Amino acid sequence: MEKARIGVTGLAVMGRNLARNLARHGHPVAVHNRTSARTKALVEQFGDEGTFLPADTPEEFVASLERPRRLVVMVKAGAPTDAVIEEFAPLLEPGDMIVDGGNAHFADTRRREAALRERGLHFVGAGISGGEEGALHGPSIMPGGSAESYEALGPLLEDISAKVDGDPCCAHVGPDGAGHFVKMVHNGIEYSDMQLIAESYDLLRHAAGLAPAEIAEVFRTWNTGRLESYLIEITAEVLAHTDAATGKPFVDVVLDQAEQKGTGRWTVQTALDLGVPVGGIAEAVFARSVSGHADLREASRHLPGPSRAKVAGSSFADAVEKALYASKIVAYAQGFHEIQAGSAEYGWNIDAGSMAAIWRGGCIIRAGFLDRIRAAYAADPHTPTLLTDAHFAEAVGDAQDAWREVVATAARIGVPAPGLSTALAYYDSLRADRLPAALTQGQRDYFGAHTYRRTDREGTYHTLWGGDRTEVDA
Ligand code: NBP
Repeated sequence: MEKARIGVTGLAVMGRNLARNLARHGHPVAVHNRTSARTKALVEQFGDEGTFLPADTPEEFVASLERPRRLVVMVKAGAPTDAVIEEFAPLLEPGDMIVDGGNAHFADTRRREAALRERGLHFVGAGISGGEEGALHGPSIMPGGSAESYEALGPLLEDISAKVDGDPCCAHVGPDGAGHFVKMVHNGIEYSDMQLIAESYDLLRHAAGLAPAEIAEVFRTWNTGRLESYLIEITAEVLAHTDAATGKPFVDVVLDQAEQKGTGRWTVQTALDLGVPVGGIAEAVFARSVSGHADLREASRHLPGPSRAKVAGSSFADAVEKALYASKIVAYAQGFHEIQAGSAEYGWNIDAGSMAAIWRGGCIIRAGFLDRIRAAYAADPHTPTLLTDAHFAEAVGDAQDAWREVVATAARIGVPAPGLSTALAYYDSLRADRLPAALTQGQRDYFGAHTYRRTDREGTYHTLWGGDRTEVDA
């Protein structure tokens, strides 16, 4: 009997499309789902796309896989993933591998990898980006796990991943939870990028007085320049769309309450634990949260604001482009800082440039810009921040006057721009010769004897604030 090179269990949108992608690339693929109607439907609808080996039971599924077995789990993240692992692990043999392609938290992946390693099995937490279209036509894939498992799995995953300039958008990220960690930060950056684009739209609308269709044209133009990206492209499409029922711009009939599934929040929670400042991602998560607080917003609608004086049209659009580009550089600088901090904390040895390379295609944040990031890490793999890379430093330097003007305009006319503003504050914080953290240290020492260090000599000190205010060694 013909054996499958790889198997997929969990055949909802993602699993089904991933299985089809594998089959279309000539890999015989075993398919299984808890509810077998999905398995039947897949083979009935798409059976002619390649070789599918449908299985009704876990035993049948495992028996149809060649060794070492490669078993991809595409079920709802959380308890279902654990349930599926518990169902399949006893049927597997040492050297076999379970690949979790769902959106798992990297801490869960670390736990599962350690538990399965004890049982002689490989566990590969693979971040997969690009949604259902990506899964079918070529996603960006971020597999973690052992180097040994990547040897057996990598060629298959690279084969079905998106390609840019002939290079696969898939690379081994690092041990245990590294793949899901990088996918998490990727999503955090996506939040930040989307928020910055949304604020740029809002400013073009309310500060420059442009209509959605006109703003769509602005975005189309931007998409031919350095901002060229999937997100800018689809922004133009959404803004140009007219609602069939009302004839109004589509963007005006959509309820302005953004939802979230959790990976942005995880990125910020993890950054807090690692002590990494990711204000751009945090503001993006909070902006969605603010939008969802309908009662709070309704109660606050009548709070006074400034008169909304409009500013000139076309030159303001150029300024917004600069502010968006500079803020985007900050978003990526913060995200990559988190990746490097996670890599150091968990000993993953992640190649940051390679992560930029595999995000160039297949995923939501794909953009020409990522080539620049790859080049920055090629020039200096240990650069402490992308902002100091020569290309980005020059770009931000050129953009900064316009960036400041846009943030000031937003504040002056009362249009919220938390993403653009926090990005600028981050940039100025890094640039600052002295930060007011010195005063914060003084306050902490005053009320809590938390001590401080001095600029002019080594040691730790405390001032006797309640006494004669002499300084003592702490
Ligand atoms: P869902 O996240 O909607 O999960 C549905 C699948 O999980 C079905 O196959 C269902 O089987 C199975 N399942 C559940 Br629920 N509980 C199970 C259990 N206890 N045992 C066995 N199977 C169980 O599917 P999806 O949207 O295709 O996403 C799959 C994974 O990919 C998720 O982790 C998701 O976060 C991730 N992801 C999704 C996207 C996207 O764009 N949708 C993008 C990137 C990553 P049933 O048919 O028997 O109910």
